[in-house]
Amino acid sequence: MEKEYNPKEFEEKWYKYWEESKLFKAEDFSEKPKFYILVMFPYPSGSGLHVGHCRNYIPADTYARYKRMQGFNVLHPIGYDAFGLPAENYAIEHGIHPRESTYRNIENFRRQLKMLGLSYDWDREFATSDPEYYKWTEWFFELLFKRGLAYQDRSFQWWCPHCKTVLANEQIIDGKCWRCGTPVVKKELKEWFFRITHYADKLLEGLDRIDWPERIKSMQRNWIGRSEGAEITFKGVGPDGTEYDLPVFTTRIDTIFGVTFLAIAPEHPLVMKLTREDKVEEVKKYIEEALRKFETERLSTEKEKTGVFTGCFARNPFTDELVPIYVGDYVVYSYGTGAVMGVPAHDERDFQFAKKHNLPIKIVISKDGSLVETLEEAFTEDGILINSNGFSGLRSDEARKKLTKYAEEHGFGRGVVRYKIRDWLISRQRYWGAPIPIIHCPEHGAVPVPEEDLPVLLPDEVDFSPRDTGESPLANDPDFVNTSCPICGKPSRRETDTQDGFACSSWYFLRYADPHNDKAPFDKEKVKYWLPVDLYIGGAEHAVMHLLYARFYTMVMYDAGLIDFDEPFKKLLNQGMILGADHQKMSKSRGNVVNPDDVIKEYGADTLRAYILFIGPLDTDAPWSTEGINGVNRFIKRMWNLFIQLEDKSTTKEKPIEKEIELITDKMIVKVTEQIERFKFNTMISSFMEWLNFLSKITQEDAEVMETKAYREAVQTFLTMIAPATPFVAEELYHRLGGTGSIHKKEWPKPKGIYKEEYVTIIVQVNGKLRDKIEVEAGSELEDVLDLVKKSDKITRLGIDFNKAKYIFVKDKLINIVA
Ligand code: ANZ
Repeated sequence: MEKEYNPKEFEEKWYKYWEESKLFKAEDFSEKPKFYILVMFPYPSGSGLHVGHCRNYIPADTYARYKRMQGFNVLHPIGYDAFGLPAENYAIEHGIHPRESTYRNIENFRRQLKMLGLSYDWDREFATSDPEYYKWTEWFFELLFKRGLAYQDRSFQWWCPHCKTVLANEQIIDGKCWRCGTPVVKKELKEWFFRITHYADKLLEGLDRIDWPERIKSMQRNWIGRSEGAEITFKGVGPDGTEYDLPVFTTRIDTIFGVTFLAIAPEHPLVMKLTREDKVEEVKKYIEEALRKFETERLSTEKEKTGVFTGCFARNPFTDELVPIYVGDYVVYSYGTGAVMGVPAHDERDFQFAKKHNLPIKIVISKDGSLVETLEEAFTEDGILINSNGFSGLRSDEARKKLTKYAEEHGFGRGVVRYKIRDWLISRQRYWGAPIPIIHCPEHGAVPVPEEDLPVLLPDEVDFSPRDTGESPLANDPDFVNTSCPICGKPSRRETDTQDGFACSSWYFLRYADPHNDKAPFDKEKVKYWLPVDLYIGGAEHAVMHLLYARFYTMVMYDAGLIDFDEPFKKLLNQGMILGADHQKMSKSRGNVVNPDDVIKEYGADTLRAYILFIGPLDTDAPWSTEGINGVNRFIKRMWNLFIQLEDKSTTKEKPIEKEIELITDKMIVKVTEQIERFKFNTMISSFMEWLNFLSKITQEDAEVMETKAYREAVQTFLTMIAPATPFVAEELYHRLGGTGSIHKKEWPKPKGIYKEEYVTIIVQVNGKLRDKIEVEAGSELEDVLDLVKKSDKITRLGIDFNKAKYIFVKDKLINIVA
């Protein structure tokens, strides 16, 4: 047989063998402990799988394979997030039906996923555009509808003039459509919403119970944006003396005695009533301009705050003082009450505003309660109240309670909680999505399609070009539209909007537990066995979209008694990006895209896999490097060339060095197990390399060591341990050296206990100052030490930004964090 490393000879063969022998099968209700490891499923685009997917799927697969060898019953499934705009836009341009292009792309993806050696349970594969799947996406819509969580509302919505559909707030990036980059505009439409705001507090509370990256949790917290504050009613005095209630929302009622102006949103209904005649023209002009800007632009702290004086005043109920009213575009109409009290001394934006409009700056909070005369910039922290009548001397937090109570007692205010999150706009005026299963009856209004009539199927023959009317192409098909009311039978119209693709991906992780069920979305017992997901790996870009929506769906199902857990993903990891060799994001226009097909053709899948694992810590970005991949390829060839020699060698020799081989191998077992457990795939590959260096060195010194028992055993251990990372070459060598069955069925090696880890104490300094001492394993690298440092209370309480800090590191001795 051939002695040279030639992955083409065996990679395809082994994949077929694994598939046929059901190596990746997840067993429902097995005796073994279960482990559910999930990757964010791909959108089957026309360009196929890219190396970005690999960065997620390869480490996940390595971990899944490792867990199987550890004795777990592993569920590692894959599917396709197959509905969505790009397929439809492509269809419109090229005249190919979205169904055709989507399923053709899926075939290509499947081929690539298999080529990479990914160990999915293929019996559980599905696409969200399969009618067997979207039947239940519709069913969930009805569940939400029946629970009062889906409703229709007419409102101004962001509209993409290119994709001709509305978009959710989350799908607008810098004022542009997240898919095509066209600037969005506002359009008034009647749309469907999911009442995610109803779950705002639960969505916040649950974050404390899950093991997710802090960054994602804080993005969700900010997105939900819970603010405790107070609503205080000022009296706006119109030009003719009429008084109007003008409530403001503030989180800083402790600054109430420092109010020197009021600002209201341009959309505020009282604007014109509170504008003096000589100011009308100026105010109108200002409003027109403001309405053309985007919210993000209006809110940004970098831009200058603009506003115009209305000529009218408002009365502060605490002091009876009159302050001028401005219209300012930094006030968002949809947040709070659409009006704010301006406190220049203690709010940055108000400070800028006051400087520009020559408004007084009244200082009412100081650090220690001493009187302060002037400020260079706003003092925005809490402190002690000054110049605040009977409330002077109180701490900010006490004052907030007392002042709120005072306002409540006097009937001009109350404590309130506000959220930034808005209800989830889910209707899309597009064809290629899950239909909204509603029938509009002139008498009964919106009526859900009876469950036995689900799914509402997408008609095949449709002119699916989008329309400017704000209706979906489904409205072009009278056979689809015209129906009768399920209650009274009167002629009715079927809803023609489809659901946002994020509705489809909000429950897919449950379907994998029972993918072929045609009686229910899933069997409760199967879901109880497999869920929640133990480990979820995917991109951080989904922080406030998919990851929030999926949690919302899960909570709704929990409340509906369908499942017995309310958080779907116990642990989350975000993989970093693979950048081009030029350190830029990979993109067609830059011409720096690496195609996995080409890499596999040149080096084989194992090299690609090992390289992706080796490229850097899982959660950080890393540039592609041809040198790097060549290096990893040399490592695999070296391993092959060394081990293949054992094919015709016996174990008849005995050598003193066997003791050392055993020790080094034991060390590798300890290290690699720990590294893989902590998702340190890059250092895991380094450990393999180190071990191989040792082995090749001793064989160079004395070729006869290959004929010892310890040597052969060590090679077998090594192959078993590297099998999750480079499954093909491990399997091939295993068989060439006389193994039977599959190496992937072997148990994960356990150390013999010869190797003892040594610990040392490391000094932790911050800016040269001793802050803590920690125990680390001798020889630990900066990365591992830093992991431990980040867990030290003494360090975390200093609030260091670890990404921006610099590090001075002396192995086994000291780490100095320069922040
Ligand atoms: C007076 C004040 C004084 C404020 C001070 C802050 C500091 P969060 O925490 O984000 O909820 N605000 C209220 N409604 C607003 C709106 N519709 N558009 C823009 N800004 C608005 O922010 C609450 C604070 O944001 C409120 O507290 C209000 O300014 C402003 F020293 O009131 B504050």
